[in-house]
Amino acid sequence: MLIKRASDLRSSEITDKKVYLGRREFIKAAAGAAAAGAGVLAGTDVLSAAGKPAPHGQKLENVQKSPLSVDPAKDKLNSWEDITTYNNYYEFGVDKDSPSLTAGRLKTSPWTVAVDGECAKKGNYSLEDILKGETLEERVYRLRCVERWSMVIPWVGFPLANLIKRMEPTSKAQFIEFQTLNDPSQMPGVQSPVLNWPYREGLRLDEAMHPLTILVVGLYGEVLPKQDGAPIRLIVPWKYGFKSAKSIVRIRFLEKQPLNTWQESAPSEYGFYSNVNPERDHPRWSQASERRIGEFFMRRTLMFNGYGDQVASLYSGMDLKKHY
Ligand SMILES: Nc1nc2c(c(=O)[nH]1)N[C@H]1C(S)=C(S)[C@@H](COP(=O)(O)O)O[C@H]1N2
Ligand SMILES: [Mo]
Repeated sequence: MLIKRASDLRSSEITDKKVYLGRREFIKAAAGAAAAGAGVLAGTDVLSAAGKPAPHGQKLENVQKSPLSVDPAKDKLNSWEDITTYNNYYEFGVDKDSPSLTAGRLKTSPWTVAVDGECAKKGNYSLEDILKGETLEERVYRLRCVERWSMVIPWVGFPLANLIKRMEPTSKAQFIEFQTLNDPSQMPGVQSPVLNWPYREGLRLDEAMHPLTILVVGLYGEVLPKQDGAPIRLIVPWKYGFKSAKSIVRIRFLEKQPLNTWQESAPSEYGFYSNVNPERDHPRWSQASERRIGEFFMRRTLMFNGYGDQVASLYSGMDLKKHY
């Protein structure tokens, strides 16, 4: 969406915005827009977001805190409102606020995930089967979108590695692919061909087995809101946000590297790996900095989104400008 000048805002919009952002945030945002002069508010359109925060859902029981969380003293948590109104979920529309306005109609129960390809335990699993025996953990992770914004989010989930082990991949399995729901009756966005649906994302199996890679079913201790990918989504915190597929319905174990939806749509912009890399620019913009939603100043983007100590060894010897 285009960036608006503060002077272009209609007063009715200003009132809506004030209600939406709260007085303090509004004053900050308005001051930011004025300071930006030309109207460029650090590359994102805080002033035009008008989403509806998710209703509070069911509390999840027995959630443990994970030591793999980032330090909330250094990375302040984004609010429930930020996390549930500023979304990318193109099946529900391409604007940041559309998923919060249209995802309410998504039916998340019953939910089935098909598992197939190179594994011994192929089958259709209900969400309950998938969660059976898992301990849920709250993990505060950053999410860094390729569009240069980021958030710090208390996800609730469990390691993807646990599920992979239960599915017993064969010795041929080198990659894993996630497919997400493609249902025109529930998802207004899939009627337009912005992407080749269903949304598909893949990982190398060792990336998928890394302890930082999780399947997420909750947010702030509650059931995951629909706009954030209910009932089950992936989070791979050292990669750009589009790797973190929402509302997963199929998992495939593969011998060969799959073609991801974004890679298929624009191969020069989106590669298979999509590791957060401030040294490799997106062809249309620099990737060296980002704006944390709720902050005005840009911050420097960290290699691997700040998770380098834990994941850099997965890529030793690889040219990450080539394998972007
Ligand atoms: N199925 C599906 N998953 C998706 C997307 C999407 O459009 N469809 N968008 C991705 C992008 S680009 C980002 S940045 C994150 C955003 O997650 P959030 O809205 O929960 O912050 O979801 C990812 N997962
Ligand atoms: Mo994104």
